[in-house]
Order: sequence, then structure tokens, then C-alpha cells
Amino acid sequence: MTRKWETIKNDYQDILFERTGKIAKITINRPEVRNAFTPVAVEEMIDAFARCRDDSTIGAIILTGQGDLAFCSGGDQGVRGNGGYVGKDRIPRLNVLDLQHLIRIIPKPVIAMVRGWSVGGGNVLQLVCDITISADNGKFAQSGPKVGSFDGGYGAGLLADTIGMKRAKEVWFMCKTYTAKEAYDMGWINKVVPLADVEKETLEWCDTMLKRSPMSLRLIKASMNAATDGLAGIQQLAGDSTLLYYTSDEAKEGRDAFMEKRDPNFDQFPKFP
Ligand code: S0N
Repeated sequence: MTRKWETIKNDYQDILFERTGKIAKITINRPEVRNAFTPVAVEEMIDAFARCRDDSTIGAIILTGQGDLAFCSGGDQGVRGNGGYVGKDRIPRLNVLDLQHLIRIIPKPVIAMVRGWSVGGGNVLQLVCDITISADNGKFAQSGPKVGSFDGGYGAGLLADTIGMKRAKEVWFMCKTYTAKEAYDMGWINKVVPLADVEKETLEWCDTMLKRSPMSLRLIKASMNAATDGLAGIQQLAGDSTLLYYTSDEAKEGRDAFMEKRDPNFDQFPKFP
């Protein structure tokens, strides 16, 4: 089946934002620098992800890079200043950390679709996505100690949770490049397919997840992330509990009693074991 992609918002500078049915696709569109991100690109991705979060007709989100050569080569070293990456406002930022957090808490599956290089902060972006489907030309690496940077947050801790502490230290200390097959064998990514099939395969995974209960997916994502994300993870999970509680007659009784200036009658509700 041929899918038709429709543009959702067409005035971004550094990203493309499209959808086909209930699946959104956010594409870093800087292939001339292997899809390195600037503060503007990150700001635009945060905006697009936030729109996906609010749009109840979107059930799965693909993050990818333009072209066959790279998913993302990390922070654009050409705009790296003192203290962060510098945009038009001259303020140095590491706003990719905000994007990583948003991908972790957005209550819908986020799927990284990798073609070519996934390096540095770009590789951390695929790591924080829930699922990664790679083309067979995928190449995975952390380069921080080669280029004078490091990501000690998700880039270190979540990597260790994902592939094991010894392998995570190897990845960072050695700065070697791993093929898609090697990354798959390490449990770093979910599936490797021929380059020509990567979008088809990614869409098929999205289709399957779209058939599942969205609340169940939301809660399992928040539950699986809670331990790693500490109180921020528990906040997300607790927020989901509040969402569900608000839909109950018991919570509505509290609200209604306050509005009607009477005592609430919570005694009518069961005390489950
Ligand atoms: C990606 C690589 C391996 C591709 O090699 P290939 O195919 O041989 O192409 P090249 O000729 O090298 O590249 C083509 C053009 O693209 C430019 N370019 C590539 N990557 C970048 C980049 N990251 N920034 C700016 N330009 C880039 C090349 O310069 C070339 O341009 P021209 O044609 O004009 O010569 C290879 O390119 C490569 O190794 N790239 C660098 C990859 C890298 O080291 N990235 C890591 C950068 N650091 C981070 O991502 C840190 C992330 C971060 O934001 C962060 C987050 C949390 C905490 C801290 C930080 C932090 O900043 O430290």
C-alpha cells in the first residue's frame, strides 16, 4: 500500500513535519551536515513533538533524518560556542536535553528510523526513542571524548541500562563505530532491515502499535521509564494515575461537592483490596 504523506506545518527552518493517517513523522532536514542539530532544529522538534502530544488523532511518532546518509550527527559543531550551541539570539544552549526529556514523557510510542550515521547527541536521540528500526547501512557511535563533549545523562545511564554497563563504557571510552547488525546484537536497537525497506518496516511497526490500547501503551511506557527517570518518571506515572482518577465518579464527587458547597460522600465508593 502506498502511503501519502501530508505536511502538518510547513514553516520550520530545519525540520519537516508530516503525517500519514495517525502516524506523524519528524525529519531533521540538514543532510548537508549529516543532519547535525542546531538550537533552532531542536526548538522546532520540541514544537512538533508538543503538537503530536496534544493531537489526539496522532498515535505514533517517527523521528528520522533526511536522506540515506545520516539519522543525526549530533550537535552542529559549527555553532558550538562556550557553554552550548548558539542560535540567532546568541544564547548558548543545550536544549537537546529538553527534547530528550520530552521524548521520554510523551505518552505515545516514539520510533527512531535510522539510515546511515547515528552519532553523538544524534545517537542519544535514537536511544531515548522507545523503539529503533535501522536500515542495514546504520552506523552507531558516541564521539564525545573525540570532539570534547559527553552526555552523562541519558547518553550514559540509559545506554548502560540498555546494553549493559561494560558495553556502555566501551562505547564511550573507545568511540568505535558499530554496524546496525552489531547494535542489534547488543540490544541497542530493535530491528535491522534493508535500506529500501526501512520506512515500510517502521510504518508496519507503527500500524501494529496503533491497534493496541493507547492508555495501556501510555502506562507501560511511563512504568518502564519511571525507575530510570527517578522522580520525574514517577511524576509522569503519577500524572497518568491522576488522569485516570479524574475520570472516576469518586474524583467527580470531590469536585461536585466542593462546587455545591456540601460535604463529599466518599463512603459510597468501594475500598478495593
Ligand atoms: C557523521 C560523520 C561520521 C559522517 O562522515 P562522512 O560521511 O565522511 O561525512 P563528512 O564529510 O564528515 O561530513 C559531511 C559534512 O557534514 C559536516 N558535519 C558532519 N557532522 C557534523 C556535526 N556534528 N556538526 C557540524 N558539521 C558536521 C562535515 O563537517 C561535512 O561538512 P563539509 O562538507 O563542509 O566538510 C562525520 O561527519 C562526523 O564524525 N561528524 C561529527 C560527529 C560528532 O562527533 N558528533 C558529536 C557532536 N557532539 C554532540 O552531539 C554532543 C551533543 C550535545 O548536544 C550534548 C548533549 C548533552 C550533554 C552535552 C552535550 C554536548 O554538547 O557536549
